[in-house]
Amino acid sequence: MSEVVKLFKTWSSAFALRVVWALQLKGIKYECVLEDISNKSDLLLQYNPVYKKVPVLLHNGRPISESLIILEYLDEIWKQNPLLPQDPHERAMARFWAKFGDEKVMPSIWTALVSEGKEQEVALAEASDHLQKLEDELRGKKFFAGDNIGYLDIALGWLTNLNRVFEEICSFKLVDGERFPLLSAWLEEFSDAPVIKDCWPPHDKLIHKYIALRQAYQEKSSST
Ligand SMILES: N[C@@H](CCC(=O)N[C@@H](CS)C(=O)NCC(=O)O)C(=O)O
Ligand SMILES: *[C@@H]1O[C@H](CO)[C@@H](O)[C@H](O)[C@H]1NC(C)=O
Repeated sequence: MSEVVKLFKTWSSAFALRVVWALQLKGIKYECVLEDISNKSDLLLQYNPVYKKVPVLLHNGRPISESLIILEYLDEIWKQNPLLPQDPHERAMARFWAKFGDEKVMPSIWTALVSEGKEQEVALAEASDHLQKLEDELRGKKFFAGDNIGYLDIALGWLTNLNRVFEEICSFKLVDGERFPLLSAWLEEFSDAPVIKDCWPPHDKLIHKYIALRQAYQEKSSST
């Protein structure tokens, strides 16, 4: 059977990067369609009319949206190098923490990255509480999934990038090695792992993007 897999992404999307990693880890051949978020293609709007976001995976002409859902789909269709655990309880927990990552960790870190002063302090305190929970999840493990990279590692992979951006833009460490030794070790292991390390977006371009986001956010807050 010939499989046609296309991935709609942008150069920087951390959500799309999840799908890239999963495709690479499973050794699935695919084609990239590069989108510009400020000028979305008709195809993207057609394939993801609900959210109009990347990533969208197109498998034999049928679209799937939402990065975590795409990961599950890939895992069901391509059984090699399974991403989710076999055990139902472990599988539920992996999904639980991935959701926590998107709903709690990501917004707090994002706010900490773009804000200043009191707002930044509050966001940082919140982010630290959340990071502590992830630190606890890593006890006795190299990766969140165990010995190898799995679903939750991929779901939390954006942390590696944002942590680096954070250090460069805000001049202090978000994931501090003394406070979060396991998470720090994980960041290193994950970002240097084969497959993962080849896919990072260009660092300088990413820094510029976040500096611009930060300025936009602060201009908006000072005008309200
Ligand atoms: N929950 C979605 C989030 C995807 C998302 O936010 N994508 C951004 C790019 S990083 C996007 O396409 N934004 C376009 C827009 O908001 O108009 C997922 O996991 O796939
Ligand atoms: C938007 O994208 C289309 C092609 O998808 C291109 O022809 C057009 O020039 C782009 N517009 C801008 C403002 O970049």
